[in-house]
Amino acid sequence: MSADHWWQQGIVYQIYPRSFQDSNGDGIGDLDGIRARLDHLVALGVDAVWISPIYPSPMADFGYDISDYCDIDPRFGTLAGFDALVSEIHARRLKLILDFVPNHTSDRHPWFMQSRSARSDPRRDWYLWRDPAPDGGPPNNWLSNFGGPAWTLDPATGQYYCHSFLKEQPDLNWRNPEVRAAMYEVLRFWLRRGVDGFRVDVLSDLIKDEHFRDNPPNPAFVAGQDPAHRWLPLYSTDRPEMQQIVAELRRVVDAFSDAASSRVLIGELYLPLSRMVAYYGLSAEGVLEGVQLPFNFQLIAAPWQARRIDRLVRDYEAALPAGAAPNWVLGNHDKPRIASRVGPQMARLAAMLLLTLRGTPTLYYGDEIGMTDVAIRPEEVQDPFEKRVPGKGLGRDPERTPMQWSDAPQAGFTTGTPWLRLADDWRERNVESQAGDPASMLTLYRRLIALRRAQPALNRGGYEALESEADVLAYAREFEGQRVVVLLNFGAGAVPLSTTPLPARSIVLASTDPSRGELVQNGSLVLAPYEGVVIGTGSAA
Ligand code: TEU
Ligand code: CA
Repeated sequence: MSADHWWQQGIVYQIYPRSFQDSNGDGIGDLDGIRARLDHLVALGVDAVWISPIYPSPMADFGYDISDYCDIDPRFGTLAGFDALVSEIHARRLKLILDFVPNHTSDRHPWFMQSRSARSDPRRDWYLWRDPAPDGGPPNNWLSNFGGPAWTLDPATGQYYCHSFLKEQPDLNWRNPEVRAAMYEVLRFWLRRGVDGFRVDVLSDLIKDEHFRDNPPNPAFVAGQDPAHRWLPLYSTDRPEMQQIVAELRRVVDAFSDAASSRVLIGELYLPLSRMVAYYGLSAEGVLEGVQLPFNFQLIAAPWQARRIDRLVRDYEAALPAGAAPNWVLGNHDKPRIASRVGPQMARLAAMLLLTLRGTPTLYYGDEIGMTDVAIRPEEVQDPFEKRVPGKGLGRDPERTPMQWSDAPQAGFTTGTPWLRLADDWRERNVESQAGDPASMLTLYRRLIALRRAQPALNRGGYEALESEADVLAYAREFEGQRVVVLLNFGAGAVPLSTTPLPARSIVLASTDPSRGELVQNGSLVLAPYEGVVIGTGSAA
């Protein structure tokens, strides 16, 4: 396998733009804010920035409802400001990945306004319109991911339109060739402006069953959980026709790739392993024609135990088609933060896991300083998902709070009032306070990233699962004869390692425990509770 592409060797950093840095005091993060904070990304050592949607939007779903695919929302900046950001990002040898939202537009997008204007409108077929059921209700039983039916009646024309998310986010009809052509032009618009790739929103859902059949019951559904899971999304997700679309998207993007700059597609897919790897698009000839990185979200749902994670990594490695690039994710703007899911000590272990597994890591802003979920008072809720399905812990505001930069007012995020409250701990937990602290989470992230960069075994090497004892996860990474062993103690007890073979003349290259020295005595070592170490023969980072 050639591992020459930046998106294989690099690290992706996700910015939720509303929450990263405000530059004009309106309490909302923006592009000039991101521009002002690029040095943080350089100091951290990441390679690419993925920015969640920045296009004109009524903000019903905070930018995932787009009313113009080829402009910048005035709250975030201007096209000229965007171009300036692209040059500054590239000047720092970073890559820029935009969010592409092809499943749905805003209901304020001119395409939808035309489509809904009349049954005879030329754009009628750009969206999914169906007659009511005989009883006047929705055409089938499909549910919106954000609560309620996936169908809303348009009284003026007497038909329902389909929306997998909010009614303000009507689903496009990807069976219509004009829709495809228009959306591919959107990709070209940004590729011409120098964008290095796209994270593709809900990639699996673009094509729906042509007969709009009812989804079957989900036997695992338990009353009280997310109501959208009542049915198995058999006819609304991951249809066979998706593979052709994925290949088309890839060809559009590949046309802009050359030896100097390869462009990447990252697919957002919440699918079982065997279906997720299908989006690499392995052809009969053995060529990978799909997205280069189908997001691997398995660590987000995983029980935090060594044996379970060991199995999950082995299964993933085994399921990858030949030549496929693996990737790993601990969190994003839709899921509870890692530090809240596993606690502050295990979050350090999680950082080591993310940055030493084989595959492109994606890091969610704020996780590098151990930011936690923030409880949002009911009257302060912003997320439409929480508003529509309240009180079930599904809301996404807790993981979207402003980045904590310093102990200046509002953590340095804004001079105004932040759109969402800050975490209570911002005076202590911030980039400035952690930058000089050898024991901080930020220092750990910087060291692990630097080590990954310095050790080809870590960013290019193969993955070898090792047997180990107790609640320890052990694996080796090896490249051109250079071998690194990673040992992660998920348990609350100290573990004297006796069986895991360490490389000859071993030293500790990194530990989650800041007090650990380099020395490995007599080829053996005692792991502290929740300690992770990287063992090798080079010099420590
Ligand atoms: O998320 C798609 C998705 O699957 C979410 O519904 C997710 O399951 C949910 O947030 C529960 O965690 C993408 C975006 O990442 C999300 O922010 C958007 O709201 C959504 O698409 C619609 O565009
Ligand atoms: Ca602003």
